[in-house]
Amino acid sequence: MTLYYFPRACSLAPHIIIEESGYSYQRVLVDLRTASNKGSDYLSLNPLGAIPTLSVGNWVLTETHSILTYLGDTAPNGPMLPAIGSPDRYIAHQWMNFLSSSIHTYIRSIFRPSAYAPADDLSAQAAVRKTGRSNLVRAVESLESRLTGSDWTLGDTYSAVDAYMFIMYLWSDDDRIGITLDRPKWADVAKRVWQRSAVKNIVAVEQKDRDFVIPF
Ligand SMILES: N[C@@H](CCC(=O)N[C@@H](CS)C(=O)NCC(=O)O)C(=O)O
Repeated sequence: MTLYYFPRACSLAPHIIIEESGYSYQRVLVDLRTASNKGSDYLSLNPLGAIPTLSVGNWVLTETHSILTYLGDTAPNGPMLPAIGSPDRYIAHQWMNFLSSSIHTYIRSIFRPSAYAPADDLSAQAAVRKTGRSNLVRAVESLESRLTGSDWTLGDTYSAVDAYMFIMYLWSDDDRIGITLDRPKWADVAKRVWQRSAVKNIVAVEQKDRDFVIPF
């Protein structure tokens, strides 16, 4: 099993969960700074040129949400997602889809407005950033109102969702966000994730190739 990742990217969530899963695996850094993700080797694996990608033998899985679902369901150390049929299972998908389709995309529009507006149109890019910030404020209000204040996102049990919450929290703390976000319950979950030894190990691995700060 091989995980393709870049430090402090959304791939940090599956990187944490694969480490905690008990799977034996390899990691391959795909350097977004040198556009390795656009090279033919990587594109043959993931035609979108995005990370993360998980390869399992000759089988390939992309998208953070689906990779977390696979790892969470099949982890040799025991499942890190609720069982099929339990209400929490679908709440877990609700969270992962929300992080992927809302929080991630709003933050991307702030970090990289050129993904949404022509790179040479600075006023269009400023407008994308502005809309991204107002979308993000609303999304964080919703996220915060749905967290219950329990130890973990789904309640009393740590799950793959928490690792995803962790990396999105790190992004939400980036200076480029440029606004103050009120999210004490989200911060508590992220701090608790950071206390896990596997998380500290994986962050240390990633920091060897790209320096980044953990704000706790
Ligand atoms: N929908 C994908 C998005 C993946 C994604 O945007 N990955 C970013 C890093 S966090 C990336 O590979 N960016 C490089 C690029 O798109 O060129 C997911 O949730 O996994």
